Amino acid sequence: MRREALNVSEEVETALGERRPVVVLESALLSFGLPPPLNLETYLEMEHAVRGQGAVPAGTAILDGKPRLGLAKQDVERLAAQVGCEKASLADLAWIAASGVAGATTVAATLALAHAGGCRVFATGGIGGVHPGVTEDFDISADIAALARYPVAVVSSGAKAILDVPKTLELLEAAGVSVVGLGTGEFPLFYSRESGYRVRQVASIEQAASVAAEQRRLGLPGAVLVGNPVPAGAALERSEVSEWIHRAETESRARGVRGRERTPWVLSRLAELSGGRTVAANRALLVGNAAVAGALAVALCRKELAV
Ligand code: PSU
Ligand code: MN
Repeated sequence: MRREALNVSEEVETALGERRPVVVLESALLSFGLPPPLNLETYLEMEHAVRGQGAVPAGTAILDGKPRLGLAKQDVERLAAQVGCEKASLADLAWIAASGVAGATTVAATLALAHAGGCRVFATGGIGGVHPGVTEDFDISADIAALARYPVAVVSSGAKAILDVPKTLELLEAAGVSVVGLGTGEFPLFYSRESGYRVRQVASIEQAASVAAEQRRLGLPGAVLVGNPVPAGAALERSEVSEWIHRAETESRARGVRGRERTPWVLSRLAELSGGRTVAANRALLVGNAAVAGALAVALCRKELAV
């Protein structure tokens, strides 16, 4: 995406101009990832967590057909109300812009906007990836292609819970994405801290910032994906979660829920099956990731100003 196509808020423009730390936030989680009113509350907590680290939050969305970097409170409220709002991945951006409507940006679309704006750090919950039925329906998120293309550090608690994690990790590797675990040698499993799938470990946020700085210094094209496990107090038991997921997936297939509709449907079914515990974990990990991304952006700025 071209820089000139982007509408940047005054606060974010000033921060970037002064080379101060900025953390980009997506809006698909705001419009589709969590049920209201928890979506708005959680998003505002994420902004607060970013500011608490000394960084500036930059929400992304398409509003009235215009790509935006840096959202005002009323924009956020509008996206949280989900009225006439499309889920916007890379393939949807041009249509949404041409139609002049609103789009809540996924990780893929957010990466495009972040990169166009010159932002280096982005916080989310879980990336999209390879769906379990991939051999039948070829359902692979554009997040993978975008992570291969945009050199941005993405803090997430792994991939979203309903995905095939080993296949997602294989594709990330094939795409040249640098995947690291923050304080863990395992790729986090969204609602659970351990997965058994090995990734390279960074001991600290400082070290994660070094990897992001090297990715840029070496001129590598892809993202650095920093896996930050869900806070221990909110983590769920792996076996229990996989039972709920299996059930929700089976039901979604039986009902013919497909494509971009599937994630929101399955997530709301998981919330029912878990008595709200998946939603509480989701909130905790989102706020945790925002705080880590804030500290990472601060560390990265310090490193690059020192060069
Ligand atoms: N993880 C979640 N909830 C979500 C998403 C991820 O727990 O709503 C969103 C993110 O915005 C991610 C997107 O980029 O789903 C991927 O969707 P798809 O598989 O349609 O590309
Ligand atoms: Mn898909």
